[in-house]
Formats: sequence, structure tokens, C-alpha cells
Amino acid sequence: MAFTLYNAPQSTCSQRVRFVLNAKGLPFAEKKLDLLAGDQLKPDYLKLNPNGVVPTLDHDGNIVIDSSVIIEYLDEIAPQPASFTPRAAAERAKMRSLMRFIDEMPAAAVRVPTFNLAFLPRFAAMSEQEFAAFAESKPLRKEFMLAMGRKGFPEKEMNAALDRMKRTYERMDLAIAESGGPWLLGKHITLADVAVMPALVRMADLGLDHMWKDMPRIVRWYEEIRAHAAFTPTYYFGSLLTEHFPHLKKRAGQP
Ligand SMILES: N[C@@H](CCC(=O)N[C@@H](CS)C(=O)NCC(=O)O)C(=O)O
Repeated sequence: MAFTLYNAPQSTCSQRVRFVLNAKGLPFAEKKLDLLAGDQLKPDYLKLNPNGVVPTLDHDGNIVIDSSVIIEYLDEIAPQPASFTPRAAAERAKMRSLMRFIDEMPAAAVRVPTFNLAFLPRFAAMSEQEFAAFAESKPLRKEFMLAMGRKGFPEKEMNAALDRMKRTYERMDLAIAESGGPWLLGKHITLADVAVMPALVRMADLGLDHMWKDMPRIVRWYEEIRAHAAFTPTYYFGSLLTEHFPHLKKRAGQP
């Protein structure tokens, strides 16, 4: 089996896929796209992924797009040594409904503080025309870019995104309490844990992890996932925004 992953080091959606590949010990070639330079919008890449986003997985010529779909695909084709999907249908349903929630809530919400706190200086340097053309070129994210504009999302939008993150932690806390933890669905890590992981890592990277500091079940969950053998190879140097943008280090409490 040969895998090529088109992705970006700092992309949260890519990090989900790298985690599962690493956890399963599946070797993969990595094609790194520069998202700020627009590699994801080049015609050859759009033929693979018409959404113009990463990640895209090429498995022996089968092209699979969308990180949630890719991690389910990987778990189906390589269920050993470690399966990330519960055996019982009712538990699988719980996992999938959490994954839908995660894609709709934190995966989307985390983009607002990410863009406002990390990427904005790049966009602010563009002319109005350059920025409009840049937004126009994005098949999936045109409206998002236009809503943000060169000045960033307004405070109301930022607060709403942070509130959606707060509701995510509450949902995670409830799931862990119900399942007995330490993972969302109990004793075994599942794709739902992998799906939400990059959003929490991103919030910590942006210096916003105080939001769950008084939630011991989440603190423990976060420690467990950081201690997983797949975590370090997934978050190689360049995967965190603080490693790209020095102005974020202070926010994240780093020297
Ligand atoms: N639902 C998609 C979303 C993918 C996505 O939004 N990828 C971001 C990086 S995390 C991207 O490629 N952004 C490039 C852009 O907005 O132009 C997935 O999970 O794969």
C-alpha cells in the first residue's frame, strides 16, 4: 500500500490524518502545500480536490478527500493494529454523531481566532483588490474570507466563535463523564478524539487554553492525547502556529 498525503504542517484537518497514519504505522509520502501562497488552488491540485483545501489522500491511486472521510477510510482499510472505531453499532453511531458535531462546531469555530490572531497581518498587507481576488479564488472559503475582510472578524464574531469552543468543551466533558473516560467514548481512543484534537491544540497554541483549565476531565483528555505515541510525529516542527508567527509566542506564554 502506498500513501501520499497532500497536506500542510499547520493545517488542523491535516493533523487528524497524520495522527491516524502515524498511529497505524502506515508509511506515507508527504506533499506539503503552502496555503498562504495558494498551492491548494493550483489547477493540478484542484483536479484532486475540487474544494481547494487540504488534506487529500492518494492511496494507490484512489483519491480520498475531507479529513473526516479520510480517517474513517484509513480505519476501514487498516483496522489493525489499532482500530479507532468501536465494534458495537450503537457506539459507532455515537462516535459518528460526535464527529458531525465536531466538524460543525469546533472545526469551523477555531478558524475565527486562527485567522484573527495569526494570519491577519498577511492579509492586512494586501490591497483591497488583491484581497478580493484572493477571496474570490477560494471554492469553499470565499464567503469566510469576505466576512473576515482585511481588518479581521469583529469582536462579536470572535466572541461567538469562542462561545462555540466553550460549548464544545462542555459537550466533550459530558461525553467523558458519561463514558467514564479518559476518552470521549470510554477506555479506547476513537476517531472522535482524533477529530477534535487539533482544535484544542490550536486553542492552546493561540494562548486560549485557559478556557478548559477548570475542567479536569478535559485537562486529563488533553494530557492523554499529547502522550499518545502518534502525537509527536504528527506535530513535527512547523505544525504549530507559534513556530511560524513570533508574535503569537507571547500570547501562548512562551519566551
Ligand atoms: N472539511 C474539510 C476542510 C478542509 C480545510 O478547511 N482545510 C484548510 C486547512 S485546515 C485549508 O486547506 N484551507 C485553505 C484555504 O482556506 O484556502 C476537511 O476536513 O478536510
